[in-house]
Amino acid sequence: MHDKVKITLVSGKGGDGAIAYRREKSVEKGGPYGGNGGKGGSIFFVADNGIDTLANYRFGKTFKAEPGQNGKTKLQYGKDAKDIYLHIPCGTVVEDEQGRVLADLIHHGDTYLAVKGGRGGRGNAMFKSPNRRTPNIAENGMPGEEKVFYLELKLLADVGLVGYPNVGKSTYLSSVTRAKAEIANYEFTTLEPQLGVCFIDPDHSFVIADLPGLIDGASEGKGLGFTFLRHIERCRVLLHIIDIQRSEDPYQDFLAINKELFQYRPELAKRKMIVAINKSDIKGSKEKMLALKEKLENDYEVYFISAKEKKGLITLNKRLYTLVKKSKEEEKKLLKEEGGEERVYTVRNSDNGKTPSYQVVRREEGYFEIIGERVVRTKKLINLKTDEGVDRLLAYLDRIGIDEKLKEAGAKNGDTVLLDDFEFDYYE
Ligand SMILES: Nc1nc2c(ncn2[C@@H]2O[C@H](COP(=O)(O)OP(=O)(O)OP(=O)(O)O)[C@@H](O)[C@H]2O)c(=O)[nH]1
Ligand SMILES: [Mg+2]
Repeated sequence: MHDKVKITLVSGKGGDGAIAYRREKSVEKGGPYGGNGGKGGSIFFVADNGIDTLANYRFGKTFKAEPGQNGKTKLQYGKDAKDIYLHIPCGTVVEDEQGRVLADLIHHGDTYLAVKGGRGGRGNAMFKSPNRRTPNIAENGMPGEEKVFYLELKLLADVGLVGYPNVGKSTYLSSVTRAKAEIANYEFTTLEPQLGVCFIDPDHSFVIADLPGLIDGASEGKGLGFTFLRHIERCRVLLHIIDIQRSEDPYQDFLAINKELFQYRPELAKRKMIVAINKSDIKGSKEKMLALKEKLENDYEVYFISAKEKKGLITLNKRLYTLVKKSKEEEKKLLKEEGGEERVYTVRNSDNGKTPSYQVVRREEGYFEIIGERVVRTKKLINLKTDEGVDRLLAYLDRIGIDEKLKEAGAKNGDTVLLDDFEFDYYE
């Protein structure tokens, strides 16, 4: 099961704006005629319930979007490049290279803009003004971005079944949902997680995940459990199933499984867990069951069930439903408090118009550098091959108060200032 992949995405550069002039027989130099460049292609992730695995994205693949077309003469716009939509399974978590969660694409159609295509540069026709009739200036398209992402597919279930192998987890799933789980009297019957929907009544249901059995050392990778422990993280409620007949000391069994869970993820200790003591139909286990319940009931709600004979299941399921509902409501409340009803993932908007924050750093005697994402971005937008482009950049720097900043940093007449790959001299 390949449920975590690394993927590199590169968005397209914006097309350059064109510098062109209209030529007419009678006019020596006509008006500006250069069109804008097209937008570079962006890449999105889209959750799609028709897709089950991340198999398409294995082997560290790179996906590249096309650049936008350059603007052309006769005011022709360059074409925008096509955006790319990468379809991934519902329940995929998108992380950045440092492992920070960027988006959790749960529902069909959830979309995340991963890398944004560069904006097209403006052609010289856009720079026409009363005192600049033949502007010799155009913008370059913005560069695309290149980023590494990790995609991880996690199961989405409300209730996760945990317990040793052979305790009856799959039997329970089969009894309360329409899922057809494999059931057999040996360990590790279940090799892959399986989901089922449990209906309390026709309008109310919750999703159960049957997971492979855990064994001692699962958190260090023993047995099958380790691969699947991460699915447990997303379940709202854990149903811990104990086989009353499995061993002499079922209480020890219970503690051992919890130890594995909490060793893997200490936060799981805070997750709501209730206990079902299974195989209650087996004759002569009554006393053992009562003794076990007594040990557990201070800390946990305990239910006696027979998954096979469908005893005690309705009460248990109703309770599970209530707990799931409560957890969903709490989550909603939390999201509201954080502001915003739903989680919407977009790239941060730039604070258009405001003076960008930047720094002037003294690199060595007589040599300073301007550092700041937005300032560098603006610089990249300007075609510096023309004098007018250079003027425009210097006017921009003037506007954001560069002289003051340079002075503060100790710059003297004739010192060199670097911005990205552009150098100029400072004079008061
Ligand atoms: N008597 C009795 N047997 C049960 C009950 N529930 C399950 N069993 C039996 O226990 C055995 C294991 O059941 P499974 O449902 O496959 O157990 P599991 O926990 O899914 O096991 P793994 O997939 O290996 O982790 C099967 O032989 C079941 O018939 C029960 O309530 N009573
Ligand atoms: Mg099973």
